[in-house]
Amino acid sequence: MIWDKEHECMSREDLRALQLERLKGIVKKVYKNVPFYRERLDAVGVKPGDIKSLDDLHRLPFTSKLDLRDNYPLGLLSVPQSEVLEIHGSSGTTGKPIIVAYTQKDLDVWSEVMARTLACAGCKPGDVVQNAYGYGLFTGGLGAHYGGLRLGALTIPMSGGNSKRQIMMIQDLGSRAICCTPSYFLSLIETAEEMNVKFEDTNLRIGVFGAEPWSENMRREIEKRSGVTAIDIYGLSEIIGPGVSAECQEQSGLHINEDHFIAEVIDPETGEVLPDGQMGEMVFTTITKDATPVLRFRTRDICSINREKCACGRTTARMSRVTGRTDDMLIVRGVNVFPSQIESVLMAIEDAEPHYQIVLSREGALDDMEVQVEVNERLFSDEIRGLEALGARITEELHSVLGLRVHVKLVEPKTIERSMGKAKRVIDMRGQ
Ligand code: DLL
Repeated sequence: MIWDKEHECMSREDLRALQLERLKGIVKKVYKNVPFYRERLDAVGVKPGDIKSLDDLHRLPFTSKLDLRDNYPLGLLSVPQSEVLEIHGSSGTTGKPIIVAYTQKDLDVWSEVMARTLACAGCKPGDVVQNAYGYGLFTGGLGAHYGGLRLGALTIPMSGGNSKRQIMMIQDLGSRAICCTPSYFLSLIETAEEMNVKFEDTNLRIGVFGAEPWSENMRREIEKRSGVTAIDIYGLSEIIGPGVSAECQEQSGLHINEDHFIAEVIDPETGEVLPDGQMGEMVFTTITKDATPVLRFRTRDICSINREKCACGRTTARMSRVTGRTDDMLIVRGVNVFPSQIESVLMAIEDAEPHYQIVLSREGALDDMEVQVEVNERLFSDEIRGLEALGARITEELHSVLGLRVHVKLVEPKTIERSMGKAKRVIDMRGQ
């Protein structure tokens, strides 16, 4: 089901016309209301009246996470604070969070794009949608909640955690879809196994997974072990939260809600806009955001864009799965390593469980990287030779993919901490 045919199936020409009109409006609005943007635009000599075509977008300055942090908490508001009804934020790794604000108009847009997301994933009005994203400042909980209500689904506000009760609700209320991080769903699969519950015997068919990077191999693992169709959804607080883009049932790229967010992929080093298909850093401009619009926000997320029409009928551009972030990249003994590369290798190995952690430490001047992987019960209780062979195989495969020799430590099942939300894959102790 396509939730909003008018906007999701627009001709490129009409879409570009709509984007231009909205872009003009948003540049005018922030120039008038937000001193930060006025100064930035003045610095590059662009006045709102200079935006005459969509290509003029490239003349606008970038906005970074740091800019938002510097203007904490509400320095970038473009409406009077009395019009703000809700705030959200991302925790960030250090110091103050980033706060973003929503007016009634923003909450309406958010509900719409999340209803589109759920419909894209295969949900219909009347479905039972179990929402296990965390409720709170994190945008996952309320974002999926508003989308469920707008779609007309029975929306269960479970929030993250309490896995046994999650399974009970799936069984008792007949949830057809579950919304959570892919890593939390893996942990739910385990709990279901412990409770002797097979998802195949329940109504659960759709997983609406996002908020953290996950690999194609992880998707296969999840689908194989649970029978659900695992759909990738993407978003970030600074833009609106979840609802920026989502896969349809073709599972072939995430449809961007381009009537609200203009997407560009840039070279993270030079800032130059890259052609479609090329991997780079995703940049979004919000063209309908009311309370906290952002111009050319650098997400640090790495992906590419494809503007071909999708088999599902939607015409919106699709972004590829986000493989990592520019600030995710680990430099280990001079070699660039993305955690997603490690995940892909591990997920393709039968006896390795999909639970892992990367621990970085420093011995003298040399970095050391240890990859801890859980192995299944059978292998762990088996003879030592099996474990040794598996360890050697993982080491070899990681070496050939990363070009780096790392230590592989096989650990007992269920020893790596499970997360209720975003998984913490990397523990970096090099600075300590
Ligand atoms: O994670 C919003 C969200 C909630 C998206 C629920 C999907 C589902 P933040 O906490 O601000 O917002 O974190 C945003 O998470 O820049 C990406 O690095 C990462 N991210 C989000 N979705 C995906 C995904 C929410 N599907 C940051 N694949 C983003 C990979 C993702 N990374």
